[in-house]
Amino acid sequence: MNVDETAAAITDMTIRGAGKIARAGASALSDFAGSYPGNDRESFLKDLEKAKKKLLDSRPTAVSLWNGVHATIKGVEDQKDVGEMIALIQNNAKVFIDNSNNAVKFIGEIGAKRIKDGDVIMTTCNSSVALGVIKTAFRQGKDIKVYATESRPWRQGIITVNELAKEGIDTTLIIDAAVRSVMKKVNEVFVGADTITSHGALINKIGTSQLALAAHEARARFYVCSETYKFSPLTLFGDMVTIEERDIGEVVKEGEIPASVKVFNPVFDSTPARYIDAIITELGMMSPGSVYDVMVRQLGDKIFQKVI
Ligand code: RUB
Repeated sequence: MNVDETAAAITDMTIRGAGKIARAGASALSDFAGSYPGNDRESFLKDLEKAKKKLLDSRPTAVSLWNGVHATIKGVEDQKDVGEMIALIQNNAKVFIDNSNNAVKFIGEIGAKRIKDGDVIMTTCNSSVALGVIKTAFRQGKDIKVYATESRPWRQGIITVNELAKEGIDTTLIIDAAVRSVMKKVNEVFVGADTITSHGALINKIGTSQLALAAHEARARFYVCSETYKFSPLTLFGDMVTIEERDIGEVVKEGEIPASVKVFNPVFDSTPARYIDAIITELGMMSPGSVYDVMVRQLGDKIFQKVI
């Protein structure tokens, strides 16, 4: 898919989930580079900037897209001609996509060790990484039950229960309002991440913070399954994560409520670090308090030079 098609598919949620949109962004830039018609260096950089902006504007919350796009264009300005820039972008995109897919598998193996035979699990929305953990445990022969929330208004829970049922896992769909009442039966909660801030807060599908609170109250473990490219370097510098608000038509049909009634449709919410037992990443399990150190180690101290 080209950049325009990819951006449109991300906005209309044909491509959704933080990992998938990051890989799609990288792949679209690889397509942009591979099909670039000219060979003028400055024009290439200008057009690349437009392509980057188009992708970044397609959905605002998941930093995975920002990191995927920046990892793909990293070093491009150091190349001497368009041919080298194209080769670099294509290689960067491939490395990012391969690493991302490998991370999902590895997180599955690490996280599955936290699931015991007979456990009851809850998940929300549709996270490929969280489901990777659950499926891995099941494939290891563990007898598990999963409760999946519907996740109104998009009902990504329907995708989740279809995936789990196809695997043969004992799966129950619950409405979002049933979370607290069901939580007493649950041993562990596994959720994905759109963004993790430098102070260890999780930004994920709206309602995730309710799961975390209910898990805390019921003493169920709350695990976040996340590749480290969902850690946000922007939050190191004080930027707030933009919480996407989507069209009210996703919540109510036209004419269903009086025009005077306002509808608020935020798509993600923030779960404070204190409700998170561990973040399961491709670099191992870590506490939310380690996110800052991991980010700085990955980015290098130089990122602070412009500030200090
Ligand atoms: C999806 C969502 C997922 C994360 C992680 O929201 O909140 O939990 O994106 O997904 P939406 P993954 O459906 O609005 O994109 O683990 O697949 O990267």
